[in-house]
Amino acid sequence: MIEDDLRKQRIETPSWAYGNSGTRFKVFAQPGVPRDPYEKLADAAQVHRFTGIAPTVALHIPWDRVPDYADLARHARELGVGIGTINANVFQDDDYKLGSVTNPDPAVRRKAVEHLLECVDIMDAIGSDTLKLWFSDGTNYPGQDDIRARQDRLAEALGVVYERLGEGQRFLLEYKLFEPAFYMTDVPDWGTAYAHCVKLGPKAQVVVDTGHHAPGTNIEFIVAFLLREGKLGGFDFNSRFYADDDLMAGAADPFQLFRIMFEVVRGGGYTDEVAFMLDQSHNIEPKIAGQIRSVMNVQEATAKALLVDREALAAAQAEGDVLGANAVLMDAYATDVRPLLASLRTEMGVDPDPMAAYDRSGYFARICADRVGGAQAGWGA
Ligand code: PSV
Ligand code: MN
Ligand code: MN
Repeated sequence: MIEDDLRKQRIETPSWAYGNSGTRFKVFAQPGVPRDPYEKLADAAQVHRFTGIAPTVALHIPWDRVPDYADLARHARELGVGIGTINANVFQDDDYKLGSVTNPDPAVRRKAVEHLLECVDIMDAIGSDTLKLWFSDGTNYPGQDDIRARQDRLAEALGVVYERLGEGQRFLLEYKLFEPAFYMTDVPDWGTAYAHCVKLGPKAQVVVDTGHHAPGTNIEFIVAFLLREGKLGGFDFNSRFYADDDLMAGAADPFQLFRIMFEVVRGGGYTDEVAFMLDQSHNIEPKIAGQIRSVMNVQEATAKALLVDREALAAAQAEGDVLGANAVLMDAYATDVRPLLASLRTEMGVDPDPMAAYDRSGYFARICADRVGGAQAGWGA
């Protein structure tokens, strides 16, 4: 029963999606945005309320710094959600101009590692089991720094953080092709992330941000490979047309999202072990509704992936039936899963049409009236 699998799905939303964000050219302020992490959680709770499958929220430190993390976790629980991944931030401080953990200056490296260790302290206080590490580190010009020495510094820092992880905790290492570094990035691809994680051990895994690849990259291959090696820790889902666009998941290329989800299902990754997270910025569209739409898009892709007739596919593949095998996959993709999801939602006690139900709820009008002077999401803050 694919419904049983769909009922179990969990998609984590990012706290930074609820605040104001933009491009490097302009941040467009929206009415009603949260003024603090407590209000971000309240908005995230709405996404869970209307989808039924978004029960956790990722935090980004220091964007979501609070005096008492246990209190924030309590607040989340009262809202019916939990705090999930802790995202470190070693990319927004002047000291990190030439890198964080790979910086040539040992004092800057120490500062960056201190922050990463602080994030593990926060995980302890909150009861979070996952730390997400993305490094903006890299160079803009050939010769600017020693590529190999920077790998050594990265390995050293990761080793310190790895040793600090407690029982049941892990970190996910994120890669990104380029930006903000434009010549060389220290963790540019899955191979680099994978190699570091393999050396470290089972508590280090790779996270695939769907927006972090060169155009044309076969992301589902990466997913299949990492799963086979037991090194796929999770996803940062978003859509891209050009680079790291951070648009709504499934908006640019729903077929790619389906192919990725199929490899997850095929590779046995449809478990709690592989975290499905969104990493998006809603620059021009309303934020809570944008998150609801994105969760639904991932859910639809998942339903289609679960619908693939794996036996028929395996038989066609074994016979070398190229067109037959392709047709099995395409049949699933072409299926309209919306009626199935609508009845599943009703059965789960949520509205069959989450977007309309959220609109009707009046929540948006309420926060616009109640909140004045919303916080920045972090970018451009
Ligand atoms: C970097 O582009 C990234 O994808 C990382 O996951 C960061 O933590 C996130 O964006 C912040 O928006
Ligand atoms: Mn990301
Ligand atoms: Mn990104």
